[in-house]
Amino acid sequence: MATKKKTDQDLQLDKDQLKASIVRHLRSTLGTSEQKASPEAWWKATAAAVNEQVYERLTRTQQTHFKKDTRAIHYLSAEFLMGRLTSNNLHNLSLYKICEEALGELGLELTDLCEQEPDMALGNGGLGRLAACFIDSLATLNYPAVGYGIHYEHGLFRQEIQDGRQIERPDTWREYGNPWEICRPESVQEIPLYGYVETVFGDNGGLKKVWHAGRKIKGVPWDIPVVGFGGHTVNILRLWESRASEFFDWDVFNAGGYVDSQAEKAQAETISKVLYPNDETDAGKELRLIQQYFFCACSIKDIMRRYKRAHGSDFSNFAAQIAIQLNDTHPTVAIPELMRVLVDEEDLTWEAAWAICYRVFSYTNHTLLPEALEKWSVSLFEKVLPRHLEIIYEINAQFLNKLVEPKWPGDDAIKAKLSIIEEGAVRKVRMGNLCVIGSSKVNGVAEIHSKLVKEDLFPEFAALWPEKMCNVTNGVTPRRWLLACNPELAELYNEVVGKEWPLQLDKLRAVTQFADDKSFQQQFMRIKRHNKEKLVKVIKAETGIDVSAEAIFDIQIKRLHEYKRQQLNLIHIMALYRRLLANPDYDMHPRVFIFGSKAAPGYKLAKDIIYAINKLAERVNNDARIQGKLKVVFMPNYRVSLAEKLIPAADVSEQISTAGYEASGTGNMKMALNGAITIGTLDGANIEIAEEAGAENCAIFGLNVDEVKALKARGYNPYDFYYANSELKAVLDWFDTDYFTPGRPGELSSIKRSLLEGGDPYLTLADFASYSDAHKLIDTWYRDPALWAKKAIINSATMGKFNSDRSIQDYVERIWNLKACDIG
Ligand code: BZD
Repeated sequence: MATKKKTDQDLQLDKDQLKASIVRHLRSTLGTSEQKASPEAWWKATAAAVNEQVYERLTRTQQTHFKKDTRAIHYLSAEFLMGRLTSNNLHNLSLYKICEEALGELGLELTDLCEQEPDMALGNGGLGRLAACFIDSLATLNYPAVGYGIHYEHGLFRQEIQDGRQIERPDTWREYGNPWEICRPESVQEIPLYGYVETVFGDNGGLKKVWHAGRKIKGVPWDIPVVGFGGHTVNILRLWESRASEFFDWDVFNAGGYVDSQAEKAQAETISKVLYPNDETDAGKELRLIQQYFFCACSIKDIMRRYKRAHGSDFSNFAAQIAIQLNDTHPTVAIPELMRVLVDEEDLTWEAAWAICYRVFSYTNHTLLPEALEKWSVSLFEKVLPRHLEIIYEINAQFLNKLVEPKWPGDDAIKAKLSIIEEGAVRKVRMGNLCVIGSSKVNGVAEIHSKLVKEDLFPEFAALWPEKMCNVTNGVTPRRWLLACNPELAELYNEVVGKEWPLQLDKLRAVTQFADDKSFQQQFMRIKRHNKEKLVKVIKAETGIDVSAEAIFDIQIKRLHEYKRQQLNLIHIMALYRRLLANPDYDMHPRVFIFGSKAAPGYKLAKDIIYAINKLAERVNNDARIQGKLKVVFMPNYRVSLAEKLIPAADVSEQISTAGYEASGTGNMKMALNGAITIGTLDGANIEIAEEAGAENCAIFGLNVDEVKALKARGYNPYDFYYANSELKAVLDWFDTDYFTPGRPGELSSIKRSLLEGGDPYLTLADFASYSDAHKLIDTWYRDPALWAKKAIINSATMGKFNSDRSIQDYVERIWNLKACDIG
């Protein structure tokens, strides 16, 4: 019997219903009682009550998409940095307030329960968080979309700080179960690996390739519902978990090989066991290639299954129905995999398959760093994915013969550069080149970055296909990054511009008319002050350090990397400390420098920088001579849920990468949206932030992209800056003493070495003086409260462009050609 489709109104709960549902789940789902329940049980009961709402809407969305046979985007990403979902889902279902009240009547605080939730840290940094913001926006804008990724058992390591040093501990986000995920055994896939390729005669007498796999791995899907703001569309994030194909190999067991059958199981489960913690460096390990293939192959099979359910084996509509976005090169192997499925399994001709394939895929580039551009050795490919290597060779041959040779006849140098295969002592597969050749669109993530992708990274590809290259500037979801994390500012904005801003962030621009209004400035700064006071408590609880909310909160939160230049911030703080020691009356407003950052476990210098920050913090924070004017805080275990506490409390946002190296940045957008003033270089999205807010409302410093290139071309010598600036020299020489590591001189010397003997590849010393001047400007501005408030308000009010809904709309118009689907 057909049931009548429920409308949003039918579904909406009131406080008493939600309260009853929570209590019911506490008893019947969690098996406990109001008297005995732990905070964790209350959190899970709340999630279960919310899930009743989520599942109804999920089913309704899926039925509608199926009935309307909608074109959908499939976002393939090795990382989704989701953070916590409880408060986000409550906000998006318009249940936050009533849930707060319902729990209040039960004697509980919603914010405390939310703290029970572990972060879903299935990503390293910006790239993974971008994927999370994008699936939020896709659901919010009612676009049919599926996110595909890996169900890592352990996400990014938990960082502990012991005696100033980073220690990595395993992340155990689902040790005690996670209420937001649903296992879907009915959609399990099986994936081949290893083995060999045989050429046989096909049914039509032609030759056919058959891949005889050496092993098969089971892919088990876990679905995370993705609730759009307003609760109309609920899409899914489908994450694949690896298992042994046969849970228990009885043949091996009976032959006396119990240990082997267990080893096989362990090997299979290893694939989705842990997220690689390397951002921006290519590890090149076999397991990583297998991870990539595993989730891509499972996803392509899943996409095929859904397509065939509606269209059978007629692939003429495939490219019209299916769009696949590759989030960086990590899922590139999906391209040869789709070719393999279409040619070997579905018996399409190569030409027919290729015509579909490149139309389906698009590729987003997130970095220009050479060490981050993925390359796999041909021999590894041959061992793990022998058929895919053949397919890659064929794609390459066709590309070089049909496109490169006619355009650049006889030019072997260009052929060598554009080839998917890099020749040399170790032959390699260049995943970036494969992505560009196998995609219909290639985009960078901010204007300047897309320009550099076109002009410096892939100039010949751009000459071949000028229309292929485009830009989509990144964005962040204003639901998580303002509405949920900064409730007081959100409420003020509701009062001033109405409640539409979480969807139409441009509406905040109306707030600029109050930027000079004394009473509005006071309200705005009172909220900032309150957020800072809340952070003061978190800092005390996490680090034991006392800081005052009176001080300027100056925050740098991002992965630790030389190009992001935490070392520039560090040496500037040391310079300030010297100034204060030399002159206790040195005129500056008290400042707290706050860092949050994880280093890749094998990145020695990055870990040394963390150590130096912590040692500097110990010395500075306990030095009575400077009268509390300077404090340094390193917050351990930086993650999404911590970012949600830091960002609303930021006065100053540190965005200080060497120009040309930070593709976009997204923390820069989040902090400005919450009223922080950017101290930054003209890099990535900083340029567009300064355009929106007005350059006079940011503290821009340092060399720009052209100046960086010119200085490098001239031959940069860091010693020129070292000897020319006595303060800089004194600071660098300090690293060789035991001032910060009493009795252990030289413990911090690696940083000085990297900046002098190491050649300072990221031009830290070249930008030091200009950075120091920009900080003086910040100090002057802050000491004029009306001026500061005005700048902070304008920054927050002009960030409308950086709504991830706008990014998604750009993808839809420039790349995906999707239609929104009314769920009704
Ligand atoms: O992607 C980041 C860039 O560095 C930022 O500038 C940009 O804003 C974001 C989003 O576009 N890149 C990453 O975060 N990269 C990784 O995390 C990563 C992970 C694994 C391997 C290589 C890179």
